[in-house]
Amino acid sequence: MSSATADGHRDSLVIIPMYNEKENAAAIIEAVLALPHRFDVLVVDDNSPDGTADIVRGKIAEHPGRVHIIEREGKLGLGTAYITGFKYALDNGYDYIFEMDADFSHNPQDLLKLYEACSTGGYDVAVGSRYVTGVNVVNWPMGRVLMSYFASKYVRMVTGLHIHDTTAGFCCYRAEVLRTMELDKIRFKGYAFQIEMKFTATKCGFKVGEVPIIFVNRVLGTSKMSSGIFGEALFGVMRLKFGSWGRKYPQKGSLGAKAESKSGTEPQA
Ligand SMILES: Nc1nc2c(ncn2[C@@H]2O[C@H](COP(=O)(O)OP(=O)(O)OP(=O)(O)O)[C@@H](O)[C@H]2O)c(=O)[nH]1
Ligand SMILES: [Mg+2]
Repeated sequence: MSSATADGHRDSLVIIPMYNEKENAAAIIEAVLALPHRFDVLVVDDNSPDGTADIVRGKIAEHPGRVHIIEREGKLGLGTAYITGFKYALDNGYDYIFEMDADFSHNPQDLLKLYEACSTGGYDVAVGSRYVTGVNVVNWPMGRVLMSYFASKYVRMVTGLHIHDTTAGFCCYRAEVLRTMELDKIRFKGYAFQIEMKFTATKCGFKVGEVPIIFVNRVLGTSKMSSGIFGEALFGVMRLKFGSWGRKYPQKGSLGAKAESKSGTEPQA
């Protein structure tokens, strides 16, 4: 089974981590596959007790080569789900790799805008941002809006990042970014993971830019956010900043021809 286009080229892969997303799984996969640009889908499921993986396997059978799944043994967190997905994307030769939630908080149509920002817009990382033009969040309780907004301001102050939405989880990475940035050194799991990715990409000399999006609170299924994840972000950003002082980051372009190589290994799933 191959996920390559007719000329053997793999272009875009959308990684969707899922934990107990049976209400959203089929619809979100179909919404991505229906877009006018070819996006393949990789679901990273952590043995969801609600049977999410069975639904995804059904979609794999319906759309051979377009949908993939990595099944992990238990709930290991969002950060490691993405790291696992990134490695799969690089091993399989994808050029543009996306992060997206399963719960329709991120509008699949916006994948096109993120793709454009990286493929022709000159960004190495495109961040779907809730805060470029005010606060574009629908149906969040005011407390959560304020918390997220001020958390982002705090993160900018501590890390020196120039983007407004530092915890955004709707992004596009050019493959070279992920190849360059030593994925095994990424430590955090929740919101801090998102900050760490943007911070590290910036330190590696990549151009990280924002694309305005409207974020809609989940309608179906349940949130997996916890106060532990929030606490990790609060103190994690300081550790990130201090840790960066003695560290030498591999720089954009340092991989040379290897970074431009489109030759992936064979698909694993
Ligand atoms: N594989 C995997 N997926 C996860 C894990 N935690 C969350 N997810 C998925 O990551 C995405 C984001 O999680 P959400 O629960 O929507 O987190 P959130 O958007 O901060 O919270 P809400 O706004 O309440 O939805 C969803 O697709 C989840 O199913 C995990 O530990 N493992
Ligand atoms: Mg959500």
